[in-house]
Amino acid sequence: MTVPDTALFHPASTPDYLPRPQLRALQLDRLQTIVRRAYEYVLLYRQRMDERGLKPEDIRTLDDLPALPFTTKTDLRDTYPFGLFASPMEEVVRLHASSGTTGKPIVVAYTKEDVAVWTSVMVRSFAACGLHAGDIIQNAYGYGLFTGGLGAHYGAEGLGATVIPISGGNTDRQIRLMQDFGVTAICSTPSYFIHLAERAAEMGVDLRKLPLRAGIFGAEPWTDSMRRHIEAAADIRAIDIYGLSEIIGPGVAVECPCQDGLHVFEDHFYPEIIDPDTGHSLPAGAEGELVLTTLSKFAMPMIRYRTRDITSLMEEPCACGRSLRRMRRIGRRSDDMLILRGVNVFPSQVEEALLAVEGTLPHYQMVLTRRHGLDDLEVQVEVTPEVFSDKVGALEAFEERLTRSIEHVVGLRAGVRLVAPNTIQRSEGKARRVIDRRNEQGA
Ligand code: DLL
Repeated sequence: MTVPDTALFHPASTPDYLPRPQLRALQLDRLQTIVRRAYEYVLLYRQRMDERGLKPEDIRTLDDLPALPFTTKTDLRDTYPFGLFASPMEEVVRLHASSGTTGKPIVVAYTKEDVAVWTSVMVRSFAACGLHAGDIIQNAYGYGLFTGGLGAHYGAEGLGATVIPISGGNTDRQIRLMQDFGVTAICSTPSYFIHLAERAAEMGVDLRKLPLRAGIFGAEPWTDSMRRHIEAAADIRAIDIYGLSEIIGPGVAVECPCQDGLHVFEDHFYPEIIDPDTGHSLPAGAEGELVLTTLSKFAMPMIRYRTRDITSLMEEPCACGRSLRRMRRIGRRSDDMLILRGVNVFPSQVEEALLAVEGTLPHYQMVLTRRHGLDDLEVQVEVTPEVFSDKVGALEAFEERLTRSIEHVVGLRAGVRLVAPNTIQRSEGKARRVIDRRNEQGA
C-alpha cells in the first residue's frame, strides 16, 4: 500500500482524481487483501463467513461484496476489548475508544500504517477545504480517546500547516489565541463553534474581522440552516467533515469547495447504501443506511460495518474534478428516530423547522416525557434577546409560529417553550439534543 508523501503534498498526486476504472481496480485489490486478512486473523469474520460457506477467494469482483456478512456496533461490544484485532499487539501503536451512551465502550486499534493512512486522508480533507502550509489551524476537537483531536492534529501537521492543539473547552482562551495567533482555520463540532462565536460577541470580539476563513466541522449532524448561521456569524466557509471511530475517525468523507455532498475517500473506505430494515442493497442514488468497508486498515479491518447513518450516494461527477463519489450530508441516524404518536421525528427536522423562523437561535433541546401513558415532546429553544424581551403576548405568538413550523416540517404538534438566552447547556463536543425523561419516576 502506498501512502502519499505528505511532505511533498499536492492534491493532484492523490487518488482524488483517479479515473474510475483505475480506482475500482485499486479497490478490488485492497478488498481482496483485507478480506483474506480478516478471515485469517479474526475469529468472528472467519465464523461468519464459514457459516455462509464463503471463502476469501469467492470475492472476485466488487459486486461480490454484498455476499459478505455485516458487522455491527454490537459485534464490537461483544468482542471488547481486543477481539476484532487482526494484528498482534506488537504492531498496534494506538488505541482509541468511545464510551457510547450505554453499556460497554468500544475500542479501535491502529498500526503504524493505519495511522499513516489516517493522516493521509486528513491531509487530503484539509487540502480539499482549501487549506495548505502556512495556514494556522486551531484544533478544538477533543484530544484523548475521542478520534477528533489526534485525527485532525496529524492531518494538519501532515499538510505542513501550523496546528494549535488547544482541544475543546476553555472558550475565552480559544478566542484570545485566535486573535493573538492570527488563526485562519478552526476544527470543532458545529455546536461548539456556535458557542464560541457567541462568547466572542460577548467579549466584544468580531470574528468577521479576524483572519479566520474556514471551519472544518463534524462529529455531529448539522443542517444547512446551521451552516448559513455559522457562515454569517463568522464570515467563514463552514465545511462538513465526516467520520467514525469504528472506520478510522474523522477523514472518511469531506466537502470540497463546491459544498454539494461529501467526497468519500473511496480508495480506503468502500461505501454501500442498504435498506436499514431489510439489509438489502439499494439502487444508486437511493437514501438508506451507509455501510462502510475499510479497504486498507490492518489492525482492525471492518467488513460491511453498519454505521446507522442515513444518506445517499451521488454518482454524478463533481465540478471540482474529483472522481471520488459523494454522499449527501448526514442529517440523521437510524437510531435517532423518535416515534411520537405514530409520527417519525428526527432532531434534524426539528432544527430545520426552528431555524426557518427568524429570531430563533441554534440552541435547542427536545425533552420527552410521558403523561398518562402518552409520550409528549416539548421543544425548548433560545431566541435572540430582541425576541425574548418582547411582551408576553408577542412571545406566545412567536411560540405558536414555531409550533406551526414544526407541524409543517415534521407533521406533529409539539409544545414549544422559549427559554432565556444561555439557558440550554453548551457542549464542548457533541451537542445533546434529546433529553428522554420518559422512564423517570413520576414522569
Ligand atoms: O465523531 C469522528 C469525527 C471527529 C468526525 C471529528 C468528524 C470530525 P465518533 O465519535 O465515533 O467519531 O462518532 C461517529 O458521529 O456515525 C455520525 O453519526 C456522527 N458524525 C460524525 N461526523 C458527522 C457529520 C467521530 N459530519 C458518529 N455529520 C457518526 C453528521 C456526523 N454526523
